[in-house]
Amino acid sequence: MKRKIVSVLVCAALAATMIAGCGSSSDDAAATTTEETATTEDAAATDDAAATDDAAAEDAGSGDVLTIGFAQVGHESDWRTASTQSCQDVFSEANGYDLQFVDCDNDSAVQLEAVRTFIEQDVDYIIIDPIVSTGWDTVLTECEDAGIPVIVIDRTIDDSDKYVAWVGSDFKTEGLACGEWLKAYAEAKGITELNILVIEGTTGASATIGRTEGFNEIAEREGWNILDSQSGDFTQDGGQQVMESYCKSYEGQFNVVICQNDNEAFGAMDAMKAAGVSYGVDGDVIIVSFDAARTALQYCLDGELNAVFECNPLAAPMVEEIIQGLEAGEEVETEIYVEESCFANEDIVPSITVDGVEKEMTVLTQEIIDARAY
Ligand code: GYE
Repeated sequence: MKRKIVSVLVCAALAATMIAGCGSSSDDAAATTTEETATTEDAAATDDAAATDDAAAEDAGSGDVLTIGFAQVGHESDWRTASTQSCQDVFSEANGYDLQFVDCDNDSAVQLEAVRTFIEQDVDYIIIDPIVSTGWDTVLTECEDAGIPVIVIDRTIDDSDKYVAWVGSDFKTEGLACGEWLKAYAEAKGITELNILVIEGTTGASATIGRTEGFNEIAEREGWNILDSQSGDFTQDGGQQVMESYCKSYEGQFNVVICQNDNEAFGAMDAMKAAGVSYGVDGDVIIVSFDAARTALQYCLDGELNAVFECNPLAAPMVEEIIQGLEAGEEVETEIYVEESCFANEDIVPSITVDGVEKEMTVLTQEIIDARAY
């Protein structure tokens, strides 16, 4: 988990000479190497955003409203709803912003078009949550040519560094955490053979790529049998359809289902119920998900999900800090990883070690769920 800081003055110089944007590539010679951790409180601190909002509100008072274009992935999941809400709360009119929000409905062509429309509108900043990780360099060059800083949130862009900053999660670490927990859980329960079905997220999304890579690394190391791995597109319907077909094709052959987000898990649970397959803490099939929005945590507390690996959707307060920093001509952080927790129903795996770092497995209580921001 790290934060990287680069001087905005260097960025401005680069932009002026049109050599390059303020990319977040690690070989950026201008980057200072200060490393910090963004805590969950940072991410969840919608209240903290109020402090920087004062400055923005003054801008609003003086007529200096900042126009922000946000090309959001879509509305496929509880996680996405929380992400959208967070952005709308932070970049509100009352806080001195004019937010141009586009729901791209999981369509990459619509997302590219949305960014080009923001360029035509000459917005002050563009926020992109990239549906897929490639195909970005041309449009980001257009943003750079127009002099509009781009901030990427959540998923990563892998074929261009023409953006000022990125705020999001370490998806590979999430996948590794899931694998390390499964190993420890199976050992604690005396389960010696794991036959695994994976319901992946959207194909080409960095969240899917990272979670798959991390989990597969542990599966290969442990010699687990992954029977199948198909995309449920991060939706409940997608999860249900994939699981219905798995229940037919692999009847009686599987004892683990890994869902790459909460909503896919809801669909998978419905499909297993309909097929007469028992799952969860008292069932035959171990089922886990990623995201940890409130509904999924409730299922986990109720024993229907064995464990949930958090992905924090509340990036907007940190994006606002970056934008206000740029407005003030200050140094801004160019790469912020949010810190994330792991939750379980049972108290039999107290902690896991991921890439040499010990992570606590939080045993869920109703108090924890009630205190959740989303
Ligand atoms: O896990 C899923 C959403 O990009 C991390 O997208 C995000 C993922 C999240 O649809 O629920």
